[in-house]
Parts: sequence; structure tokens; C-alpha cells
Amino acid sequence: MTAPHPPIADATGPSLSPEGRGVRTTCAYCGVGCGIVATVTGDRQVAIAGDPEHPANRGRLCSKGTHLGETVGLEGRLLAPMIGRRRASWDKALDLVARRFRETIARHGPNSVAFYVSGQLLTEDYYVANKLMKGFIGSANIDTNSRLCMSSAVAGHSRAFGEDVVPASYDDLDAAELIVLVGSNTAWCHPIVYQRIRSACEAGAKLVVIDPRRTETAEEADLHLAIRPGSDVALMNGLLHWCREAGVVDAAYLAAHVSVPEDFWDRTGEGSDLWSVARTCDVAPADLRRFFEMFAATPRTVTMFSQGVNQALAGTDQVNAILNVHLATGRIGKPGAAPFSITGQPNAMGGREVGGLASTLAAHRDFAEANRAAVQRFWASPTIAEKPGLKAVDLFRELGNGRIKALWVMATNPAVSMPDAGAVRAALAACPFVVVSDVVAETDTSVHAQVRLPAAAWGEKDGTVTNSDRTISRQRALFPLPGEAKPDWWIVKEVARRMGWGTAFAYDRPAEIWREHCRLSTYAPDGQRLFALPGQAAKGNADYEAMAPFRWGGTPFADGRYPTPDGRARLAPVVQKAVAPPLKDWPLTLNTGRYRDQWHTMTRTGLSPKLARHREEPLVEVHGDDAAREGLVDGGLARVCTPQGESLYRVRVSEAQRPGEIFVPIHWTDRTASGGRTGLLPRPLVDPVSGQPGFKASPAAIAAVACRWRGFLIVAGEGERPECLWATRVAVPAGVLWELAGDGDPAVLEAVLPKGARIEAADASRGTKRVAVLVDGRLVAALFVTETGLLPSRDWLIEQLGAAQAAPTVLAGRAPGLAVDRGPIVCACFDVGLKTIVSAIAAQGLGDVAAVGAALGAGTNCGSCRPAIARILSQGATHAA
Ligand SMILES: Nc1nc2c(c(=O)[nH]1)N[C@H]1C(S)=C(S)[C@@H](COP(=O)(O)OP(=O)(O)OC[C@H]3O[C@@H](n4cnc5c(=O)[nH]c(N)nc54)[C@H](O)[C@@H]3O)O[C@H]1N2
Ligand SMILES: Nc1nc2c(c(=O)[nH]1)N[C@H]1C(S)=C(S)[C@@H](COP(=O)(O)OP(=O)(O)OC[C@H]3O[C@@H](n4cnc5c(=O)[nH]c(N)nc54)[C@H](O)[C@@H]3O)O[C@H]1N2
Ligand code: SF4
Ligand SMILES: [Mo]
Repeated sequence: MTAPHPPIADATGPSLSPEGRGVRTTCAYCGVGCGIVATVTGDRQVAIAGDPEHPANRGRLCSKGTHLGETVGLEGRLLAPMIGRRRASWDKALDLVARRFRETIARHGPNSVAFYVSGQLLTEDYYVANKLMKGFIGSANIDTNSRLCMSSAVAGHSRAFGEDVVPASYDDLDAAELIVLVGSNTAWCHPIVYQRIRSACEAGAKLVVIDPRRTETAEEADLHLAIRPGSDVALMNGLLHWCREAGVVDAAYLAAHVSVPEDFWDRTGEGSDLWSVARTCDVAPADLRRFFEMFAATPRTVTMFSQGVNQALAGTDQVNAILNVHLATGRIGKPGAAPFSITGQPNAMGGREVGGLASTLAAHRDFAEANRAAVQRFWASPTIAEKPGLKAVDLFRELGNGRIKALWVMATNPAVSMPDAGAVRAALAACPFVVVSDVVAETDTSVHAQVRLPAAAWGEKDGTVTNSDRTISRQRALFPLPGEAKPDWWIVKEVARRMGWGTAFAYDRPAEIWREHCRLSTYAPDGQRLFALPGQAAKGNADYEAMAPFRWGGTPFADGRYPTPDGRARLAPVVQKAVAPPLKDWPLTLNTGRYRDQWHTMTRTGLSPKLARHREEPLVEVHGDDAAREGLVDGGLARVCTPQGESLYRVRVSEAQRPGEIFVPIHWTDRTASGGRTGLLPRPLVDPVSGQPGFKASPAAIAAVACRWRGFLIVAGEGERPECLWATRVAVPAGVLWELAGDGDPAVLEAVLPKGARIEAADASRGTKRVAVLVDGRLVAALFVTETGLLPSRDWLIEQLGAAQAAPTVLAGRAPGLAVDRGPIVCACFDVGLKTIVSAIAAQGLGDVAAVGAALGAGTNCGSCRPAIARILSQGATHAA
């Protein structure tokens, strides 16, 4: 076997921080793509700081990036190849994968196998997987979780511009005078971009947020339009026609650079007057007019959008409705003026560049005959996929039908994240041969795998990623590969070699793959395509190692030329689809999305005690009217049902929700909870153009769930999930906290208590039971259950887990003297709780977010909690009034 890694000591120049100790790399999480300086401080220990020289973040990091160091331990990692439940050698596992794929293809043809990959692969990994499937296996059945994420933006860009190009950069935010966020909870999901938006606002820019929920992003906006879900086309068409009336449609720009279909203005004009739009979107006409006037008056406008736009059954039309407005007003290709699709995953863009979607070939090429011929020639491959392959939802449907007979999943967890995930699980279970490459030993997906392959994780892998604004940065290894883990590119090329294509996959290091990818990007140019990485193919290994971040494509469309045959962009005559009235049995609209401090299926953020504190449990957020009608109480449990499935959530009554609409997070899995299984709920319906699922609006119902008792278990180490109605895992220092509730006999919980000396107390009148388990005087578990009584704050008991000697008052759940209860953690960076903030505001008369920061530190590092602090301040003011 070849050594997959250049030794870390090779790192020189820009790969090292100025003082020469830290390694420059890129954050593991979101598409902002922040640069990090990582300093290894011990065995699997690393100090994380923002890279002041990275153009995406200039030194700042959000809560998730800041706490990356808490997620690099080896607990839960997959460290050896596994065949079934048994450990296998790499040779055996790779031979088996290659043989089963080869046999399946021989018997059933190339379209009987598939890869399902991820925007969390590096560009080099992605390139190799795409090459193997499209050029050598000869099928395009490789799709990616970006289908669930970006594909409507990809399709919208292609329709309007002729190529999937994001015509914006973060610098445009600094130059903008108006920033419009559509379907984007930027403060939580792209926090460092959000900090840049706040800075622009401090310098005078205005912020408008268009989101059915009043998110923390919306709370700080100059204007929030809480539109009816799925009414974005109506809103944008209304805006377009307002601009036309106001004379800000740029006729000269349209004449010179844009094709306008003959009936465009008539078709988009229907129902686009202010009153009709206000009715369709269910917003006050005065608010709508304010938005339209602001937009019409401000040439320097950036409209940034993400999943509220993309994840809809008319997602592509919604994207084009936004692009239409920018094209028609000529607000594109100029500083501070652009439509800006912001990407989710760290390498969603790199995946688009290599052609990782079933609907693209490679290097921003489609399946046109000339492109197929060029790519096949370049790869010198025996074959080339003829036509687009199966898109994610179709792919898993065909898996269920038995037409896909071998599947390889890399760096994604479809048993959790696909719509109708119950059917996806059944399909995975029924498929004769499932391979999963992952960094953790067990995921809801990998429990169905015949072969599990241990991949290198962040901090070990080495290659490039492209962020939302086309900036390509290096991710660099900090640690040696643990156990037998290998980089994804290495795993794929070893399978390719064993399938008989060793020469075409003879890579020894990511730099070689990078050079080939760059050569393909400039190979056989067609004079139109913008994506190209000229000059990069000449980078030697040392230059690649030292590569500094750079953005490809300059300022796209600055010259008014578009990558279409006639050089013109195209307006798309999109019209609002009727928003269906609620169904009798499914009266609510279910919206799904993210929490600030968790990443997707929590395989890494779930390890961090600090990140766990922001939102410990999966909540269903419900408007007060719906809660009252359905008999839901704040803090109680509720079952959310759709025709596809059901799951439990903790109820939060919230005025941030519109009546009739509920919101749940996507993060919890079988590993982490008995409830919060959001993937089971959405329908497997997709946008007809992009194939992206409509995750943001599913017909649903909700019902209160009574339980006899509530409680919690704090346990040292890992421990298994208690079997009861409600059990949610929360990472804490030195162990795990399980939040519990149940209906039956709480005695079942005894099964998960570790052995040791027990002390117990019970109060039959309240149905209360408290158990502490000690080993050599140290607390190893504490179980508190009650039917009608109160439960103590968990904080002090959690601290006891780490103590050499448990306090005598452990069954009281508090310290022998006065207990300090900080309340729920608001600032994850400095561990500042709600109660601490509220009392400091009262005691010291703190008036604004900056004052709270000066007094407590809260909000002064990543800034992610600044909206929350602002709300605490304003609520304090209303209470006082
Ligand atoms: N903390 C955190 N950050 C992340 C991630 C994470 O898991 N955790 N994941 C990353 C990834 S992969 C992605 S794709 C991004 C996603 O980033 P975002 O798109 O910002 O996040 P979401 O919470 O999915 O949804 C955004 C908003 O769309 C709104 N919305 C729903 N329906 C509509 C509608 O019809 N119209 C409009 N205008 N808005 C609507 C929702 O109410 C929600 O607030 O985040 C990235 N960043
Ligand atoms: N209902 C609903 N569903 C959604 C969404 C929604 O808003 N609502 N959002 C959708 C979106 S936008 C997205 S992006 C998806 C995300 O959904 P997923 O991609 O399923 O979620 P992750 O938890 O990020 O899964 C990544 C997996 O890869 C592993 N991993 C991490 N790094 C590596 C690596 O380097 N190599 C390998 N081989 N494995 C690695 C992790 O341990 C983890 O198991 O969810 C989608 N699903
Ligand atoms: S905004 Fe946060 S999660 Fe996203 S790349 Fe930057 S530090 Fe990482
Ligand atoms: Mo995403």
C-alpha cells in the first residue's frame, strides 16, 4: 500500500501561520469557508483560531468553528474496515467492494449500481468518485446530498446564465446598501457572513429578511416579511413589476445582454400588483410597499438566498424569480449588486465544479455529445455515461424497487437526511450490497451496510474546498491518520484499481488529482464556459502544499457576457403556483431546518458539550393559537405526524411561528434520541426541474403526548440509550446527559445504570426517585425521576461527574451551600448562561449588546449569540415597562 499522505512536516510558507507553529486550514462545517489556524497541542488536541488572512472570515469564527477542537477525539470513530460486524483487512474489504460492483455490473449493466456522495468530500475525493462512475463504470448514477441542498440554485443559474455560476462574492456584502435575505437563517447557518452583514448595516446598509419564521436573523432586520411559505415567486414577480413601474428596469442592459421571452412581462405580470401580492404572500401591503420602495431606490442590492428558496417543489422557479429581478434591473456583475446563492456544505461548490451531480458530467459540462467526447478523450476512458443518472430521490426509490443492486454511500447519512427516510431505511435494508465510507463507526445509514470503510476526518484529510463565493482553500492534515483510516480519494482509487483501471487511477497524493482536475477544466474549451482553473495544473507538490486561498472567475458577468450560445442571459417567465389550502387531516404546514450550534446529523458537533448547550433537545415550535387548539403545553411532548411517518418533539410555544405552521430541527438520529426523527416526515416530492425535495412545507398534524414521569440521567462515559418514550442525548464534560420522559414503569431505566455503590432516595407522594451510583467515591451516574415534583438544575450534577469525590449532597442535586444556577447557556464561547446575563443587566444597568459583552464577555467572540442577547435586553425592557 502506498503512503497516502505527504508528512505534515512538509508544510511550509502560507500553509503555516506567521509564527510558524499553527497550520492554516479551513473549517469543517459550512459554506462560508472560514480559514483557521490550528495549533496541535497534544495527542489529538488542537487549539483553534480564526485565520486573520483568510478572505472569507479575516480571523473570525462562529461557535461551531471555535469548538472544532472538542470534536477531534477518537471516541465513536470507525478505525478499521468492517465486513458485517467483523473487522477486515483493507485488502479484503476493497477486494470485496470491487468484486461485488464488477459482478453486479456484469450481470445487470452499469446502471444497476450507484454512488451517493456528499458536499463534505474534498474536491479531490469528489473528482475521483465522479471519474470512476461516469468514465469507467459508464453510468451517471452518482448523485450527492447537494441534490437536497443546492440543486435548485444550480438549475436556476443554468437556466438564466447558461452555466452554474454564482455571480457574487463576500466583498459585495461590504459594498451593498441593501441586503435582502430570502429563506436564509444566516445568523445561525452562516454566522460569519452574518457578521459581515451586520458590519455593513453598521455602516448604513439596510437589511430585509423574507422568512415565514421570525428567526434571530429576522429579529435584527430593518424589515421582516413573514410571507406564506411557498409564495416567493409571487413576491419577486410583484417586486419586478414594481421596479418596472418605478422606472428602474434597465432597458439598455436588457437590450444589450438579456433575452426576454416575448410574453415575459405579461406572464409574470399576472397577479403582480401590490394588493394581489400582499394577499398571496399574506403580508401587510404597507410592509410590502416599504420593501419594494427600498429595493427600487437602491441599486447596490445583494439578494442572498438559501434553503427557504431551494428546498421547495417550485425551488427552481423561486431561484429564477430572484435572478429575473437582478437581471432586469442590471444589478449583477457590479460591486455590491448581485443575486447570491449561499451554499451549505464546506465543499458544495467543489462538488458542482467536478460534476458530482447526476445531472452534470464534469467541470461544468453537461452531457452534450461534444462534451462527452471531450471528457472521454481526456480521461482516456473505455466508456462515458450517455445521459444524466438518477437524482437522489429517484435513486433511493430505485434502490427500494430493487433496480439498484449495489450502492456506495460516502460522507452522508441518507437514512436521516433524505425525505421519507423510513422508505430510504427500508430500501437500504433490502439492498443486497451497501458500502458506507464514514468517519464514525455507527450511523443510522451504516447500520445497513455490508461493508464499512473508515475515512479520514477533518484534521486528517488533505485537499481543497470551494466556498460560497468561489474561493478555493486548502484543508490540511493536522494529525496522522488514526487507526487504519484512509482518505476518501485513496479508498475510491483502490477500488478502481481492483476493478481493473489502475493506470487511470494511479494517484499517490491529492496534488496529482488537483492537477488533473485543473487540466480538465481548461481542456477543449468551448469559448463559453466560465469555470476554468488556468495555471493551476502547473502547480508542483510544494506549491499545492503552500496554496493560498484564491477565487476563480473574477467578477462574473462584469462585461455583460453570459455563457450561453448567444452570449445573453435569459429571463425565465416563472409564475406563482397556487398555494394549496390546508388538508382536513393535515391542517398544519411543517417547516424543517437547523439549529445554531448543531451540524446536520450531529456525528461531530454532537461530541461537544459546549455546542450542546444552545438547544439540548429537538423542539417543535408552535404558534400559541395552534398550541391552545391542540392542547399543547410549553415544555410538554407532542407527536408530529405526516402521511409518511411520525416522531416526538418537545413543545415550544413561540410567537415567531405563523399560525398553522410548525418548525422542527433536522439534527437528531437513532444514535442521539428517541424523538426528533425529522427525516421520516417530509414527502419524497421534488422540484420538477432540479429534483430537489420540498423539505420546507409538508402537510402535517400534531397531537399532545401525555407522559407519567419526567427525569434525567447523567452518566460517565458513553452509556447506552435508555428505553423509554423520550430519551435525548446531550454531550456533557466527562459523560452524557439523557433527558427522559415516559409512560410505563421508570424501573426500566435501572437497566442502563452502571455498577457501583448506590445511594437512593424516594418520595412516593410525588412519584420521585433519585439514585446516585458511586465508584471509589466518584459519581458515575445520577438518575432523577419524578411524576409531579420538580427536577434540579443539571449543571451542578454534571460538574460532580468530573469530581474526584462526589459531594455528600449529591441526591439533593445541589452543592452544600448556595448553588449558582447560570440557566440555559446563551454564549457558547464563554459559557455564559441566561440567568447570569439577566442578573448582570439588572444589577449593572447594562443597556446594549456591547455593554453585556464588556461586562461578561458574552457575544464578543464569534458573535453568534448577539441576536439572542439583543432579545434578552429588549424583553427586559418590555417587562420593566
Ligand atoms: N448551524 C448550522 N449551520 C449550517 C448547517 C447546519 O446543519 N447547522 N448546515 C449547512 C447547510 S448544508 C445548509 S444547506 C445551510 C442552510 O442554511 P439556511 O437555508 O439558512 O437554513 P434552514 O434552517 O434550512 O432554512 C432557512 C430558512 O428558510 C425558511 N423558509 C421556509 N420556507 C420558506 C419559504 O417558503 N420562503 C422563504 N423565503 N423562506 C422559507 C425557514 O423558516 C428557515 O428559517 O446551512 C449550513 N450551515
Ligand atoms: N427535513 C430536512 N432534511 C434535510 C434538510 C432540511 O433542511 N430538512 N437539509 C438537507 C441538506 S441541505 C443537507 S446538506 C443534508 C445533510 O445531510 P447529511 O449529509 O446526511 O448529514 P451529515 O450529518 O453532514 O452527514 C455526513 C456524514 O459524513 C460523515 N463524514 C464527515 N466527514 C467525512 C469525510 O471526510 N469522509 C467520509 N467518508 N465521511 C465523512 C459524517 O460522520 C456523517 O455521517 O440534509 C438534507 N436533509
Ligand atoms: S461560519 Fe462558522 S461553521 Fe461556517 S465556516 Fe465559518 S467558522 Fe465554520
Ligand atoms: Mo445543505
